[in-house]
Amino acid sequence: MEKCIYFASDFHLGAPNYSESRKREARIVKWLDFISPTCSELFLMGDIFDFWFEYHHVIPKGFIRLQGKLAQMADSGIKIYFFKGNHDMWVDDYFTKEIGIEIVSDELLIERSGKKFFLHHGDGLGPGDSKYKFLRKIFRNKFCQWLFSILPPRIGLFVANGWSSQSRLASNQKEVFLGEDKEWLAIFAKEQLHKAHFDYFIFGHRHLPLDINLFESSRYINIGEWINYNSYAVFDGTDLTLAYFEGNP
Ligand SMILES: [Mn+2]
Repeated sequence: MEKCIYFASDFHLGAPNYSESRKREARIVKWLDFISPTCSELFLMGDIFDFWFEYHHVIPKGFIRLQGKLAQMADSGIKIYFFKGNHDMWVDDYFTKEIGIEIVSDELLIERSGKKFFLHHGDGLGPGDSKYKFLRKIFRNKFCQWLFSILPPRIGLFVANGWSSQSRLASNQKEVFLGEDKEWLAIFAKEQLHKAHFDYFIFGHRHLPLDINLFESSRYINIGEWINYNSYAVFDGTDLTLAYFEGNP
């Protein structure tokens, strides 16, 4: 039996509060148990945590069941990738050292069973959103990160959790489809296709599960999020499918 590759993102663990997040974490762990027997590679494509900042000797409390499950999967031989999202780009080497997870900073181009994949969280791509693109440079700046890291965690995490609770997901607004000509990640994917062929563009960030045919045989799949959709993508060596764990709520 050919093993499968799984893609999921935007768990936003921590949001909107502790008890809701714990329920979602339990659902995610259940999903990981469900996929483990058939999983060869797992791509966690950003915003897994609503906020994550890793200090030199300190990590944020919580999310221990997810971390334990990922460690178990990695120990059993499943390769795990963790993409930096706009909410958790401040991962450092903790998950790599502890679990063996590979951290991905920007796009990752892979080929599996003869299919070419363009993978990215999705933030800062395509037209528009210049304010975020500017902030992203600051957030990803080594010196700015160092300045934040010397704040005591009590202050740093207080500021950051306040900031992340303002996100649209925390206020539980569902995203709506803008039409293919206005979906900026579809526009971005089409631009990339002028330069090189990809069979699949897989992004998160949009918080809306999408499966859009681009030119020829190329598709743009958005893997949605786990507050409203429990959505993920699975590649079985032949086909890529957008799926919903325990049904689309
Ligand atoms: Mn997100």
